[in-house]
Amino acid sequence: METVAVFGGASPGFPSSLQRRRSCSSLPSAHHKPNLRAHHHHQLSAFPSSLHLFSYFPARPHARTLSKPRIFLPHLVASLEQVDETYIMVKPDGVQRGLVGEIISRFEKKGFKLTGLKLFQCPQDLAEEHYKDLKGKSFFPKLIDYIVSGPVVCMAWEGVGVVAAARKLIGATNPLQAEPGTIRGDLAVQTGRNVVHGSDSPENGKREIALWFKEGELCQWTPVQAPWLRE
Ligand code: IDP
Ligand code: MG
Repeated sequence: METVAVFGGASPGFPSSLQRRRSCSSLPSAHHKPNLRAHHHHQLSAFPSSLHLFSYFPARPHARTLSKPRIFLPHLVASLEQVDETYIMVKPDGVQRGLVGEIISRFEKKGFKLTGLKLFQCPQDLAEEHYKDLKGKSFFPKLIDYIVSGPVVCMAWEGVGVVAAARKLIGATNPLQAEPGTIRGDLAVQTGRNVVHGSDSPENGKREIALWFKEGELCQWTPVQAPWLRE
């Protein structure tokens, strides 16, 4: 999506994030007088001027022959990074213990984008399909009973590196081994009641979102804070 926006925007060559910044009234504009621009640039260091993107830097400034101009496009490189999706679920113990808001806020505050959210009573066959890789484990029947024992909160989150980052925010499977500061490290004590699920790979993120959400339940949107989260 970002890639399309970068190349398909109204002024080709400028990353979409820069175009968005320019349309914001509180941000520096090309129409400002030079002294004002300098002032704004100083105030809003999170928004470096786009001019440097096309600046000319001779490799050897004192050489007689000029070398080729170097063009550095960090915004473009960042925009080409892969956006992943992950399935996060507050398990029945998290819902019963009143931890829904706390758990959602960890991902929200981190800066990922919520694209799906619902309270849901999981049927047995869906729980079994979700955890099919663990079918041979001795704890499988208890795990399924646990997941269907009450409503869960299903979430789809999106972002660059969201799968691995969400696993870090969640912490180790056994809450006693999970680091303080992680969801399981802060809020749980036992593997069989570890309050939250997170996909373990981008492929499983896609698979699980497709499993838990119907068409039309996901929402594509652009958070207003996007340019404050990624340069
Ligand atoms: P994960 O949730 O950290 O990815 P998995 O190994 O995929 O951990 O296991 C899925 C879920 O199965 C765990 O979150 C936990 O609820 C449950 N589980 C895993 N191992 C055990 C166990 O040894 N006893 C009881 N439940 C377990
Ligand atoms: Mg797992």
